[in-house]
Amino acid sequence: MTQTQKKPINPFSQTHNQNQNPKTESSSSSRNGMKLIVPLQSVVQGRNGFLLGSLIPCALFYFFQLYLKRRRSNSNSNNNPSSPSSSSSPTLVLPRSSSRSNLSSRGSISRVRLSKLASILSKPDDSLYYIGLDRVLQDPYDVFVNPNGIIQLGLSDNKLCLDLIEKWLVKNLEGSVMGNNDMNLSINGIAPYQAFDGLNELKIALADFMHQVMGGSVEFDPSNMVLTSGATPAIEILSFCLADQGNAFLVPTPFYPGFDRDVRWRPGIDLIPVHCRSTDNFNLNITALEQAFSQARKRGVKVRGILISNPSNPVGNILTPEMLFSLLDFAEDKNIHIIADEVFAGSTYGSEEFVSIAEVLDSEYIDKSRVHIIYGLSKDLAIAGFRVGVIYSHNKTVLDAAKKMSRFATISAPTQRIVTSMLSDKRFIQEYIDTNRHRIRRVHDEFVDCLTKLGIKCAKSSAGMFCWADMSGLIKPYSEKGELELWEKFMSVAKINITPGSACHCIEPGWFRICFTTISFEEIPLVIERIRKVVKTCKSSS
Ligand SMILES: Cc1ncc(COP(=O)(O)O)c(C=O)c1O
Ligand SMILES: *[C@@H]1O[C@H](CO)[C@@H](O)[C@H](O)[C@H]1NC(C)=O
Ligand SMILES: *[C@@H]1O[C@H](CO)[C@@H](O)[C@H](O)[C@H]1NC(C)=O
Ligand SMILES: *[C@@H]1O[C@H](CO)[C@@H](O)[C@H](O)[C@H]1NC(C)=O
Ligand SMILES: CC(=O)N[C@H]1CO[C@H](CO)[C@@H](O)[C@@H]1O
Repeated sequence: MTQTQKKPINPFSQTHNQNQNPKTESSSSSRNGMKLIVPLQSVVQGRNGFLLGSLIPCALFYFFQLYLKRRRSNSNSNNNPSSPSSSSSPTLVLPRSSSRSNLSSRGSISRVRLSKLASILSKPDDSLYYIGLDRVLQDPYDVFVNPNGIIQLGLSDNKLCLDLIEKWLVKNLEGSVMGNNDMNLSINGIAPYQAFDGLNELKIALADFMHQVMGGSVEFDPSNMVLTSGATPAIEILSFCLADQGNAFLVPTPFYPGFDRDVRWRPGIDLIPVHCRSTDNFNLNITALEQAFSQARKRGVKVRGILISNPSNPVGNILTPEMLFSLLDFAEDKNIHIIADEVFAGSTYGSEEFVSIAEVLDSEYIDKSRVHIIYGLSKDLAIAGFRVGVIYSHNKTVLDAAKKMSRFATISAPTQRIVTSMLSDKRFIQEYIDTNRHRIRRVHDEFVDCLTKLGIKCAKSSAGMFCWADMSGLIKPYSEKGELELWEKFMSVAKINITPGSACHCIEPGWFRICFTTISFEEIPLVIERIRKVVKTCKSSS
C-alpha cells in the first residue's frame, strides 16, 4: 500500500542544458524574456519592417491554406461522393463527421504514447493517507448541511486562528497589494514578471519571522533563501539539487506521507526508512541510522542525505540540541547532507523548546554547506492556501541551482505582497504567535485527555497539530491488516478520517495520527463520541 516498491521515473534528460534557452536565465526574467522577442522585432521593425512583417506571415498563411485544401480534396476523393452531407462542396471540403471517423480509425492502429511517469501517476492512489483525503471530499462533515459526513482529522491544517488571519486580511488586503500610506506599491510591483526565487522584501520579512518563531536566538540571512510555492516544491527542488536519480535519503520513521511523492516522483530518489520505536518515544536513534546506512551501502545504493522533519510530523516530538549535534557528526562522518524540514517550528505547545539546526550550526565550527532547511507558512501561519515555502541553505552552489529551479514553483507576486505586509505587521504577528500557541495547547491538552479516558495513549509530544495515538490494543490481528481494518471502521462507523501509521511507514502496527487543529475546541466532544463508538465495537468483538 505504500510506495516503497515503485521505482519512479525521472522524465528530465540529463543532457538537457537549461542555459541554452534564453528564458531560463532566471531572476531578471523580464529582461531575458526580451531576447526571444528581439529577432522577430528586428524583422518587423527593420527598414522594410512593415512590408516584411506583414507579407511573410500572409504568404505563409496562404500556402498553409492551399496545402490544407489539397489534402482535404485528396482524402475527399477517397470517400463516398454520394453521401448527402458532402454533396454541397464535393471537391473542397470533407464533411467533419466522416473525416473524424477516418482519423479515429487510423488512430486506433497505433495509439499515441504517454510517459511512464504519467501511467504510474494516473493510477488510483495506493496510500491510505491520500485515499482518506479523497473520501472526505466526497462526504465532508458540516454541522448544518451534512452532520453525518466524515470529519477531517487526517490533514495538518490549522483552523484554530483563521479568525485572526481573516480580520487582518479584511483590514489590510487592498493596502498590502496595491499600496497604502506607508508603502508606494504600484501595478509594476505586481503584474509584470518578478524574480522567480522571490521578492527581497519577502525574504527579509521571512528571515525576521523565522528568527522570532524559532525562539529569537538564531539569525537568518535573506540572501541564503530561495522562496517556493509551499514547502512541497522546496523539498523537491532540494532533492533535485542534492542527489541523482537512484540515490537515496535516510528518513526516520514514522514520517510525513508527502515525502514519498516529493522525493520519489520526479527527482527519482529513494527513501530508506530508519525505524524508530515506541519504546523510545519514536526518538531518532543514531545506531539505527548507522545500520541503515551500511546496509544501503552493501546493496550498492548511494545514500546522499538524511531527511528529517523537526518538530516531527507525525509524532510531534522535538530533536534535542544533543541529538542535532550527533546528527551533524553522523552526516560529516558519512559525508552526506542533512535536510531539516522545520515547518512546525513555531507550532510548539509543550514544555520542550524548539532548537533549529541553524542555531546548532552557529554555535560551533561545523561545515555548514551540507545542512539545508525547509520552512514555510502553511503550518505556523496557517496559510497553506497561499503557498509560501523557503529553502534555506549556506551552500551557494545549491542556492544558485535552486534559484533556477524556482521557475517551476514561483509564488505569485500579489501573494508575496500580502504576506510581506502581514509579516511586517509586528503587532499582529506577535498576537498571532501567542494566540496560536495558546489555542493549540488548549485543544491538544483537552483532546489527549479525552483519548486517555477512552484508554488510548498518545506519544509524548511538544509541537505540531496532531497526536500520535497508540490504538494497538484495538486492532486484531496485530498486523498491518488489523490496522487497515480499524482505519476502515473509523471511516465508515465513526465517520472520521485519521492517518494510519502504515501510511507514515511506521513499523509497529496500530498507531494513528489524529490532527486536532481542523476542528474547534467545541467540537472535541463530538469527535470523541465518534471515537468512543469504534472503541466500543472493538471491545465487544474481542
Ligand atoms: C513535514 C511537512 N513538510 C512539508 C509539508 C508541505 O507543506 P506545504 O503545504 O507548504 O507544501 C507538510 C504538510 O503537511 C509537512 O507536514
Ligand atoms: C512614496 O512616494 C512619495 C511621493 O512620490 C514620496 O514622497 C515618499 O517618500 C514615498 N514613500 C516611500 C515609503 O517610498
Ligand atoms: C537504537 O537502535 C538499536 C539498533 O536498532 C537498538 O539496539 C537500540 O536499543 C536503540 N536504542 C534505543 C535507545 O532505543
Ligand atoms: C556545496 O556542497 C557541496 C557538497 O557538499 C560541496 O562540494 C560544495 O563545495 C559546496 N559549495 C559551497 C559553495 O559551499
Ligand atoms: C469511415 C471512412 O470514411 N473511412 C474511410 C477512411 O479512409 C480510407 C482510405 O484512406 C477509406 O477506405 C475509408 O472508407
